[in-house]
Amino acid sequence: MDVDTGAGRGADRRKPGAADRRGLRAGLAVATVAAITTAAGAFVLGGQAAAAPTTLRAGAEAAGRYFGVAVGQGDLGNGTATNVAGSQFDMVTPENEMKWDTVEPNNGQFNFGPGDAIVNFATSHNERVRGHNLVWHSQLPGWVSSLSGSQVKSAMEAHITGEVSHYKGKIYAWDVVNEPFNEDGSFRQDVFYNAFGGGAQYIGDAIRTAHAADPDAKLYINDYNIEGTGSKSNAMYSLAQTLLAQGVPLSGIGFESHFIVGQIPSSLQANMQRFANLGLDVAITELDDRMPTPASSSNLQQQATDDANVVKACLAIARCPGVTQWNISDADSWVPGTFPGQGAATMFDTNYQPKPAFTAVLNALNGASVPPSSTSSSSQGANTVTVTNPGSQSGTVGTAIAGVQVLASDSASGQTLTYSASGLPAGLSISGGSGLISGTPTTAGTFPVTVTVTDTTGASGTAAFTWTISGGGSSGACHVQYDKTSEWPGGFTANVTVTNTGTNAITGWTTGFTFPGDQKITNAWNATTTQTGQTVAAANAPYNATIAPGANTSFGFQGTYATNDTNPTAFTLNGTPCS
Ligand code: 9MR
Repeated sequence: MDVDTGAGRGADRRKPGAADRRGLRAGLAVATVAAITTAAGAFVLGGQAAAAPTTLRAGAEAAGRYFGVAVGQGDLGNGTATNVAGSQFDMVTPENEMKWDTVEPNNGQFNFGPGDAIVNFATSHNERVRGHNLVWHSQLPGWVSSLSGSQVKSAMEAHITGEVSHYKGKIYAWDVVNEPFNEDGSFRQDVFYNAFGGGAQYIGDAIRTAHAADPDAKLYINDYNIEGTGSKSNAMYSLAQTLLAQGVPLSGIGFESHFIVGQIPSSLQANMQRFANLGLDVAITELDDRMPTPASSSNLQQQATDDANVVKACLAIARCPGVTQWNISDADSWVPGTFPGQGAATMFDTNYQPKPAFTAVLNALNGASVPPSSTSSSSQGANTVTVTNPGSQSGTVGTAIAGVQVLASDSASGQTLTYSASGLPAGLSISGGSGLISGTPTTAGTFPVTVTVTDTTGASGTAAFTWTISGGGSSGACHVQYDKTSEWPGGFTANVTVTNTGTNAITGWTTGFTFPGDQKITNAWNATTTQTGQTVAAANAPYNATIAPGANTSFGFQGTYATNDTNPTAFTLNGTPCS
């Protein structure tokens, strides 16, 4: 298990002379990139054999993902580095150039030059940008820490608004809050935590402020040592649940993934999947895999297996949009400066040549044109954890559930099993130690639940079932308005407004209706739609789950039709008819 990424240690991890070495290597650029055609094989596309992609970005794009890289300003002057960064990747994270100490070194004085240079590099290579980061205890200029509590709040909001507005429309996703947790899962008691009187408070405020400045950017919380299950990951999971329940527009969780060779957590995929089950994106944001240097060939092979497994985990999760490697090559990596005697952590060596890990990752990406075979319900460690599926469950709003006991067993003796659940109906919770689910449901609806059971070695198993909660509460007190906003031969767009006409807040909703015609929804916004024949279920997005009494929320979609585009007239909310 990784113990510490060294985040926050030292201002610059590059060794003296690095720039000189880069200069010498610049002439190798063309030869290096030409050599990156090592992954052999073909895949079948539309019934014809096609050459497999030979770059990470092409492989990722064919699999509907991105492959990103951290680029620092120093890299931009190195032709070899920019050649690899510009050809192999399609997403860029500025390594340091968008951090607070660079962007706002003095109160109210913004400096966007270094960040702009990275954005320009990305744009000119047809690459997108992950913004990193807005609020972090590290690389924070001293003036912030000398402010009073209320001044910290205004300074944080002004910093976020200033930076996000400057880059509005240019950033795919922001790491709004970086590394908020201690290793034991408690919040870091930094200047932001102290100013707001709590972790969820400052994090929720930061995300809302970023959303106001750029409503189209995805908004993430990013941290390390949350890749596998454990206290820190559980703390992040609870935080995500809390923020979503409060209607905070959180889009995703960044799993940094600074790994040690041979120590990828076996629960990585299942752990990321449980966050995805909350309706969040899950991205690998800072992948590297370090080893003692000089690297042995067996460690390089192990790194190839490790990195390919990380990429396969992402490919197996529908809500994992991509993987980012931290630094371009072993020559640029932050690792040797922070962990003396260790390095060789990226997929390109110190001469920018592809390593075994590059080939393994490319092959993993190219295999993605066939459906992923692994699911989160299989065990990934040496042990097998078997979870007995309790089957479909039901309940009623306002009536306590006596208790549903999830049973699990382990192939090894002496293991302590830890239980967690995602997707539970609001009001219910699972005991981490015993697997007993209890509580009183507060909202009607149909909830897909996944229970994950993990043993001491990190091996895990899951059981997925549906929990239907009916009646009660205010969820029947609703009104749904369907407006066709445009129509053309064969196509249409519609806007649907859902109003809570009851007296209790609705937390989590699914609107149901049946098309009278032969409409087919092709894409939706502000809700996730599922269509079976003419029947449609539209479920809330993470940021509009809560509808206060008297309030409304809207979603929309585009669709096609052949002969009949008649509007639906009857609607349900969480299974109960609306007016
Ligand atoms: O790679 C970055 C290095 O150049 C900086 O000196 C360091 C300062 O804390 O930050 C490094 O990047 C970190 C990232 O911003 C957050 N996660 C951990 C990364 C590696 O430490």
